[in-house]
Amino acid sequence: MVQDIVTKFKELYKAEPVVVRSPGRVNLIGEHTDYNEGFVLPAAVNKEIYFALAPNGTNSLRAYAFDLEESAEFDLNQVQPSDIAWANYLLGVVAQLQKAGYEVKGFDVVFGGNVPIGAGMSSSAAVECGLAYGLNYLFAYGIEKFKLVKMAQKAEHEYADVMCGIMDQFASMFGKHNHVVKLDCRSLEYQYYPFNIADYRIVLCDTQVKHSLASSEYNTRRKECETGVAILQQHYLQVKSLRDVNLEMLQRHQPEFDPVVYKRCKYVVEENLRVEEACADLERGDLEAFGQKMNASHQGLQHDYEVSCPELDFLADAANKSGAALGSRMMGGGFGGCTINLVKLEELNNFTAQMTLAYQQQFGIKLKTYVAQIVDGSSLVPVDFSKNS
Ligand code: GAF
Repeated sequence: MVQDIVTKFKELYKAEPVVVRSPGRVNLIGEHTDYNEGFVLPAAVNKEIYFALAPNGTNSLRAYAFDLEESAEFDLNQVQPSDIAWANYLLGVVAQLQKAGYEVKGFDVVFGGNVPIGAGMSSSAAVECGLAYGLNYLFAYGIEKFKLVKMAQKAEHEYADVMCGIMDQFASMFGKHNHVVKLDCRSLEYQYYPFNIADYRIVLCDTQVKHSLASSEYNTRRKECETGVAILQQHYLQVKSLRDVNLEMLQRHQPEFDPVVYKRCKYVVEENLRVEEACADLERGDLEAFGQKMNASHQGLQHDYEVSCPELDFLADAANKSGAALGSRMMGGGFGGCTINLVKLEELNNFTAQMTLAYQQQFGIKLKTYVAQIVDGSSLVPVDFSKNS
């Protein structure tokens, strides 16, 4: 893949590029908690986007989306959202750099990879982070990684209209080989936990569906959480977000809540607790207990946060019934995408065969499964140019 992208770059732009790798992510537990200043437990995985890029001596961004076989050109003196969806992830990053006072000179870029789109594995964050990382290197801005993460998140807000939290961009940039990272989305303090689960595998079951509700409902959930916070702020000065709320506070003021808003807030408070407990499970090496937290997370996402869908619920349920998975839950924003499953290595083939058959029978869709390996976050890729024509 890297060589193909470099070859394409040289063919199109006649220069030797810098190459950057930027991974997608999984999230073991802690869903819809990031924008509530809570905890998440993601990891960067071996589904990645590669970028080849070089300055071009003009004032234009010339880009080629390798997987779509589409190109586009933009004047860097007038950066604004485009009608070309994929280009917005690039333009959004450029706009953030410009806003922060960095000069973005003309450059060429070819990018592509194998992060499944719409599968809840953060292909968009991988694109944003990869370009931010690449331009930082190319133009020697010296921007530290935290700032790049925040710029990538803002790019998503302003150029993709999704008011995402910080988890995806953080995981893509800060991932560590064979570790999950517990991130405190308020302070951005983080801790790596070894995830050497020799007898188990992280298996993603991709529903292949993405219901159109996804981004509108995402923004609605954010607002519902803010409504809950506003109610509690009338009683508790210390409440800045759902992070500052416990179940007792919620229960005491339940009559003041719309029932739907109450369910949303309860889920977030419980999910934050689950992340803390799941990390303790990891420290004790108790993967069975960890798996049960994943199952409980799915229940909350299905019934209280209501961001699941029949396909995800079916897969989570089938995984539990298979006896091969310690835990299974929907992953990411929801309304489609993947479930994440902790599967016994010796049962791996049985599990994927069983799940594929069951899903085909129920929905008539061929399930895609991925065994995820945990890798480092965004990095430069050494390229041997002698291999290219
Ligand atoms: C999407 C968002 F981009 C993340 O910030 C996070 O909120 C996630 O949904 C749900 O946990 O991936």
